[in-house]
Amino acid sequence: MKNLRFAVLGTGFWSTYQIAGWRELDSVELVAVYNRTRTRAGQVAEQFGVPHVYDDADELLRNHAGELDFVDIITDVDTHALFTEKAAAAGLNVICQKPMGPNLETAQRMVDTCRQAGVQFFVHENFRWQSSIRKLKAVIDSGVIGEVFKAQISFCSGFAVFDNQPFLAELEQFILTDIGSHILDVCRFLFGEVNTLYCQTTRVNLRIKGEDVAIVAMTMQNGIICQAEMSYASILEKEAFPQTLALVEGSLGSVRLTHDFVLNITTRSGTDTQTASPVMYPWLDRAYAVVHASIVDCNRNILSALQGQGAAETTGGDNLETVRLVYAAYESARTNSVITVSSFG
Ligand code: 89Y
Repeated sequence: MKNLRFAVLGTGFWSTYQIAGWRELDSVELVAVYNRTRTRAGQVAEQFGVPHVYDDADELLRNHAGELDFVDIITDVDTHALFTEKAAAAGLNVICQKPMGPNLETAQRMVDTCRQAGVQFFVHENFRWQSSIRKLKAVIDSGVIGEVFKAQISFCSGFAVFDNQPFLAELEQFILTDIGSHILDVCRFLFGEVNTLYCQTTRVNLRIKGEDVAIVAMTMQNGIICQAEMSYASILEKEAFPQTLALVEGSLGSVRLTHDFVLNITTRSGTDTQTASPVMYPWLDRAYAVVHASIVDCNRNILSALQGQGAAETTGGDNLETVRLVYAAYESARTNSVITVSSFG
């Protein structure tokens, strides 16, 4: 397998898990890191033994583009397009964290820029790679619950999310971009593309700028009715963070993904219980276990595409459809109307 070399742009909170995730895989090597604050880049470089440190991304690309295969962009969303354009201009493949861009137009431009530059573009969208979500998909695809007609996908929490990621409190558009990007992508992964959607949002925590509660009701192109609900204002008897819970109903039964990665598969013969726990890598933060573990699977899928071993799931082109859902949901909430997704944007 070809050994691939890459640089990380942005060394904030998430980068240490992203880099640790890469180190679980063979034939990939981190050569250089950039951060606008050099001391922070230096700390991360020292932690992971990365030889080159920069606080100027142009200089990094000038010095290393020739030896690199891709960049992994882990900066704030507002600079995703800037760094994507710089990397594409240097002829490098791009991986970018979710959400891809700060609006649909910018995300579309990022996809176009990479296509025109002839470089591959991926979004690091990891929720669909969670062990429990993969298991849920496998149960649905097995046919045991028959033909799916209705689903509820839920991410409701009271976790102190702003402690580790204070910038989230500053976002004018919060939960649909942060968690909605993931949850709506999970809906696409499980049930296919969306025909129409209707969304309502509210803000409960007045110390943050954006909405922290959203409900998105969707009719999928295949007729499945799906409701996605998300909240960071939910004080519940059992805190679920960062687990996604689900109930999927079909003509022959149902599957409930509940706390602690338990799946209850019910038919008229009874309920079969299975568990799909994440791999507990030694470096992961246990408060984020299922999310951090899925970084490895998402990276593995993208790496194999970069090595010419098949297509990745979360290409920029694919993820553009998730971004479209996020902004269609905002538009629906703003106008209090049903949006036909294919004609949005
Ligand atoms: O930023 C979010 C993500 O991608 O996963 C969970 C999170 O860290 C907080 O909502």
